[in-house]
Amino acid sequence: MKKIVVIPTYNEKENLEKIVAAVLAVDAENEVLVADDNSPDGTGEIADALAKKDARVHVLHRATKAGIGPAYRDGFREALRLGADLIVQMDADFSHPVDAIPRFYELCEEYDVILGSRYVDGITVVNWPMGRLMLSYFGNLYAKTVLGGLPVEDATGGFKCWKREVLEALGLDQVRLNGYGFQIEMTYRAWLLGFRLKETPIIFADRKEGTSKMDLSIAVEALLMVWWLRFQALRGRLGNKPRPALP
Ligand SMILES: Nc1nc2c(ncn2[C@@H]2O[C@H](COP(=O)(O)OP(=O)(O)OP(=O)(O)O)[C@@H](O)[C@H]2O)c(=O)[nH]1
Ligand SMILES: [Mg+2]
Repeated sequence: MKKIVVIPTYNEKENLEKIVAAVLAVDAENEVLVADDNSPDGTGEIADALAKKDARVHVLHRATKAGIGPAYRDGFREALRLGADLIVQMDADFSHPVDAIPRFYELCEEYDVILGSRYVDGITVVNWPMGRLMLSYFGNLYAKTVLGGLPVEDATGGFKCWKREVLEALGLDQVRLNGYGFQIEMTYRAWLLGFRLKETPIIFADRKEGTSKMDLSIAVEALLMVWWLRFQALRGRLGNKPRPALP
């Protein structure tokens, strides 16, 4: 089994070396692909130095900052090209606990997509301001409802594991949304195509080092764009079979 953990980065110089070491330590078969958007703080050069020292580290340099959606789409294509069977996506900032990765792989024996979830075992978020937690929690309830009962409590989470076949079937070229919308779109497409999804609880911690790239416009975009996703699905435009029209 070839296992590649894709980590998008933009200005993560404080975190990169440590997160790569942690990912490599948690499973002897893990490889890492850093997808850097030409970070002004030199994260890309740090990634190159790590790759030079260790053949398990790969780097994808993208020309400009374009958000997490395009970085992941390119990163996933590169992971597939490198021959990955299992592809994990995670943030560089230690919000996602690396110890969950072996559990993701075990669950892949029975399921096709594993989602690290903040909302399946109560609310497992540490150190977030109440306002941000509310936005995330209620945003998820809203997305799930608009999307016709998408069976996932945490659709905006960014810590997941994909079987190769799923990423091949999804049609990465057709994935349109960015930010939280990207996370929702990927999971929604996988569900519409009939893949087996499984959420597993993770304890999500706010970043300690580096700076946030999240802002309110990313959240607002996602809130609006879930309607677009629903209508695309009704028209059979997400690789799925068209559903009967709304009553
Ligand atoms: N390649 C690339 N990576 C990005 C971009 N924006 C964010 N990232 C990375 O995506 C991951 C998630 O971004 P964060 O800034 O942590 O976003 P967040 O988790 O919603 O917010 P905070 O944890 O509060 O910072 C991190 O590893 C970022 O470095 C981008 O435009 N391009
Ligand atoms: Mg973060």
